[in-house]
Amino acid sequence: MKIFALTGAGASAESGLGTFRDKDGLWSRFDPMKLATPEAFAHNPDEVHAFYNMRRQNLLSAEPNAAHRALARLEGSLTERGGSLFLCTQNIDDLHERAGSQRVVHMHGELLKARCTACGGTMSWHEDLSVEVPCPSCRCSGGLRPHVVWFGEMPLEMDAIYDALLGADLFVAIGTSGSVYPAAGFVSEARGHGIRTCEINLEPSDNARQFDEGRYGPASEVVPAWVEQLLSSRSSSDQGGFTAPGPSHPK
Ligand code: BV8
Ligand code: ZN
Repeated sequence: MKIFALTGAGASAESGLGTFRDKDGLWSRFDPMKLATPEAFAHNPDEVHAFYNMRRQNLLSAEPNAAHRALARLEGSLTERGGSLFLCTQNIDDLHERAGSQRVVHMHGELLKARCTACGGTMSWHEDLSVEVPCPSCRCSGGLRPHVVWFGEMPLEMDAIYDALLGADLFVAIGTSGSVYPAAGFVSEARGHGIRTCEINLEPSDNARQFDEGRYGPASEVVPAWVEQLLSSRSSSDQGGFTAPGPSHPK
């Protein structure tokens, strides 16, 4: 079985990293247009750096939770049995990697990396950034920015993502409100290609009706239970060794 999993902020919420659009989410306290656009960075780089410096510090003291660990386990088990997990995250944290996932596609970039707008180099970065910090490669000052995808910029690895999505047997969206494109369109792309779809979220998202199945509750509980069910539902007729659990939609 080939599974495409899309994770969002809800997957990392129980690790203490805030979500964006919930009542107390980041975008209720900060204006994304003033902090997460290339125009904001051009006009006020100090403010943008301060926002991402704060989030980088939070991330460095956060730990993966049971949802991250279950997805790492799922990747290992599927691979052993001839299937695969394509893990695509909108999250810029590294908690999937720290939980043991081997391949993670960060479509919105990575907070623990910096990119130089002068030479194009991308580098691992755990310290605070500022306009004074020179690029370690080209020595240019003022060119380093967080390696994240801002509104109006093209998300990363889109060709690989669509190839994996359209080749999957199951699409699962975990802890995402489905409000940011192109990720928000994955469920309809998958359905249009006859791929089964499942939403895992604290509560039904605004897009819940687009999914064949929904499982609701904290990701740290629902994801491990879903993975256990998937791994125990071996089918003799399925070459990959699994059948996706049947529909369950409380709405
Ligand atoms: C692009 C950067 C062209 C880093 C982020 C009008 C209509 C349609 C589209 C547009 C439009 N105007 C503009 C657009 C395009 C725009 C867009 O979609 N805007 C929206 C707002 C309308 N998109 C873009 O600009 C993108 N680029 O489109 O390029 C293109 C063309 C063709 C093909 C490809 C590309 C670039 C978008 C990148 C934005 N970058 N951030 C950062 O600072 O983090 S966005 C931000 O939202 C986050 O980074 C995150 O990645 C993303 C998604 O958010 P979620 O993860 O879903 O988080 P949210 O808070 O919303 O939801 C959390 C969910 O978790 C909730 O449902 C909650 O119930 C649940 N939850 C909470 N706790 C738990 C839980 N679930 C389980 N367990 C829990 N414990
Ligand atoms: Zn440089």
